[in-house]
Amino acid sequence: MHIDKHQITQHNEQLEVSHRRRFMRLADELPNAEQVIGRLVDFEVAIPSWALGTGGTRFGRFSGGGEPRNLEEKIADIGVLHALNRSSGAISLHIPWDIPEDYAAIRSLAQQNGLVFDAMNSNTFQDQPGQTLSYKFGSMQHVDKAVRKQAVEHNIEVIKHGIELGSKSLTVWLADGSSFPGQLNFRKAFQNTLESLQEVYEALPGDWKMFVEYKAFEPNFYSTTVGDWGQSLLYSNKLGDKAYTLVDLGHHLPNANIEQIVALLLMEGKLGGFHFNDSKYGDDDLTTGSVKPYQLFLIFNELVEGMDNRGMDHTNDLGWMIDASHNLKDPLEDLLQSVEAILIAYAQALLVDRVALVEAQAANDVVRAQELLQQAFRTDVRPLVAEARLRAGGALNPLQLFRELDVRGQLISERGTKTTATGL
Ligand code: LRH
Ligand code: MN
Ligand code: MN
Repeated sequence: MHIDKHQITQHNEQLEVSHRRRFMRLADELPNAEQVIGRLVDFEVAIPSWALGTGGTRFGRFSGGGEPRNLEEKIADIGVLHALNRSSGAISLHIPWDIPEDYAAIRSLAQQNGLVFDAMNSNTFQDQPGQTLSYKFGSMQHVDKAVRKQAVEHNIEVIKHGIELGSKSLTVWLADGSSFPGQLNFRKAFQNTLESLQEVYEALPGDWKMFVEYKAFEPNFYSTTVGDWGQSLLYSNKLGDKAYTLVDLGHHLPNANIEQIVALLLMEGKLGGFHFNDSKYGDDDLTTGSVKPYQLFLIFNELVEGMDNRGMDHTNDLGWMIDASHNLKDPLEDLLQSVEAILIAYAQALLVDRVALVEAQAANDVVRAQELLQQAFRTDVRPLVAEARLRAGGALNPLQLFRELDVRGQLISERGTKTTATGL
């Protein structure tokens, strides 16, 4: 399955007149439309290799057909997304769900699809066939040094795969923790984990980053050894300059103020990046922006404020990734929606009148501050996002074109109906 330029041009020609009308009206009202478009054109968010198949819940999995059966097909699927939206030119791999064998061939396939390799993810939360020791009671925290060593070696292996593919970062998410009081000595678990992470950190190439991803609960339900941003920040501060905290939006306790966490991590120079998704209850991994779009906007508002103040580069200084997948939608349509939601939130955040906001804050003018944020949030920026995509060579309406071209139908005829992509 491949989308070629003339299919995109044809689609854009059909929508161009009405798009131009809406775009001109909006651009006319905004002081910085061109600046916003420039930022959107440069923005990329990585697609997780594990989100391309229909996700499961622990109760069931309902395959939608045409799912990628190997890494090559996963790259092809992300190539389709990127051809449509020109904003998802990166793939994040999960080892051993993805097994890169012929590095040169994988690299060249990615290149043909305009993709680079974003963060590599390790997996010490499942036992793999043939594995010597079990992670049932944790991996890097384990009471048995031999289990910790096995987890460290796996992570070093992941780094090696990443080096071959041109990745520059490793994301470590640990399921380690306990489900019952008394099961674990918290301090020993922390210290064992720190020591193990230090060994992995030592193996990182000089230009790599390590992202320490936290999560409050699940699969453990009493304590998690990297359970919140405080613990993650402790680890990354102790590890060194190459270690950062990664914020997965679904990994917080209910009502956590994620935007405040983001602001403070940025202030400390320790924000590594994101796993974007949305949730109502827990780590639901729903489509980004589907439940709490205002929260997403507020997060981007802090990012724009904090990154601009620090002179950070919006494209390269953070790892932007999606971590969403579930069992109802076509996974590719779902990802197109997530990318769109991220771009919308980013564009809205770029519209906030920062000078006026600073003035309102200094004057304790709470009403004005809220008005300024909501003025930006309630602006329909979709024509700006579409214009950015048009200029970058993408489709004005990626989802519409995806359906018009019957991409899923073609994938099913290529790959069959009984496909199960590797992943959760
Ligand atoms: C854990 C998590 C982590 C994993 C992914 C599959 O809940 O968010 O990022 O690597 O899911
Ligand atoms: Mn995640
Ligand atoms: Mn998660």
